[in-house]
Amino acid sequence: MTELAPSTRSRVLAALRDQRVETASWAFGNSGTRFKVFAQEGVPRDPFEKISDAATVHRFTGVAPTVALHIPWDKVDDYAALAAFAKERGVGLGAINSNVFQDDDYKLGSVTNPDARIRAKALAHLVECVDIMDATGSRDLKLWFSDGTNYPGQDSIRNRQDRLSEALAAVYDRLGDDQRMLLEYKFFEPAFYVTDVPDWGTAYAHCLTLGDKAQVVIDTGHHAPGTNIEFIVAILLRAGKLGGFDFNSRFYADDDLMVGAADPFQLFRIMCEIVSADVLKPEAGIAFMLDQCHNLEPKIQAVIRSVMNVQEATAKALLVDADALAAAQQNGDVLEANDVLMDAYHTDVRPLLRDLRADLGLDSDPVGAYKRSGYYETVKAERVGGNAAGWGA
Ligand code: PSV
Ligand code: MN
Repeated sequence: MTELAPSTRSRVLAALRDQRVETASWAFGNSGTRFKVFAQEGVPRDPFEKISDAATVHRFTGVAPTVALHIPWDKVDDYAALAAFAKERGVGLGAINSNVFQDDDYKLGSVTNPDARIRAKALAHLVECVDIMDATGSRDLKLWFSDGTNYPGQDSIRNRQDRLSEALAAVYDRLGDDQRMLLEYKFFEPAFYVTDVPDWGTAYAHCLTLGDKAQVVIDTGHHAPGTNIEFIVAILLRAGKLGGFDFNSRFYADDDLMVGAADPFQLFRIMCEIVSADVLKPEAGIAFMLDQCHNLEPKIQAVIRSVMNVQEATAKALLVDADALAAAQQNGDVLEANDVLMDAYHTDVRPLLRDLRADLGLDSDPVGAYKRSGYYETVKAERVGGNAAGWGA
């Protein structure tokens, strides 16, 4: 890396020191495809053990101090006890993810189901998630609906939107002053013809009607190939409606691979929008969450790698020479403007991140340090018997 100016270096290091990435409890459980789940050893058997794994990620990265929960996968009797357990291990509980997609009743939809009884059941679950947020102190309720139809004519597209908006309004009214709802969109799967919240525009329209406490969450895997995600980021930021990200990578559909693995350049471009709008800092209220599954690779290690991938993309985005870029843009110098961006992208930021970790009192090699720590061998020996957590448990 060419020598950075001291002022650039300290600015970038300060921003990276304050950066926060939220891990997902389900990333530590067994997962797979509809064809096969290959079980791994040492997998957590309950939410407490998932939190221990998340705390381990934070211990070696220093920037992942919260973990998101998924209800009912992480249902416990006493959420205050779960929060206290997390705190003891040096992490906090983050977003509460609702789940209205894994019950037989939801075959034709949850909050958009034509059957009022099923809609009421789904709404009761969403309200229960807000009750849980009260107990855990979580700020964000993440809503993703698998609702949709498979065949033209199966149900009225407009009526389903009415039912959706009715349910969202009821949940919105239940939110406390410091709580938000983050509405997630996904263009298909499991519904194949119409998905009721398929894109950012639909999510945005509902959030706009609801009010300030409703924002859109961008799951990077939930787009058609070639979608310009940084454009969506820019538009939502401009409207004050970007609540956060579910980071992951996709090659084909919603692959849930490690963020930054499939397309590190895309992640860089997304982080450039974040940095240029000055909303990287936690006070800006954008939640940078991981939503991934580690089907083949060792899970804790993969989550550590994912956090590092986000840090690398962010460091590169922070290195964009904003003045030079603005000047080139103003001058209409297409290639110079592109060069400024590519210069930052091509910078090897790994030495800088090693320095960051040294500043934070961490090992400069988080994955190596984790492997040497013996954590995995310990949990592998301890977590024998019981039911390994898995997608849906
Ligand atoms: C849906 O595909 C999704 O991205 C939502 O965020 C869910 O809650 C999550 O995946 C569960 O894996
Ligand atoms: Mn998601």
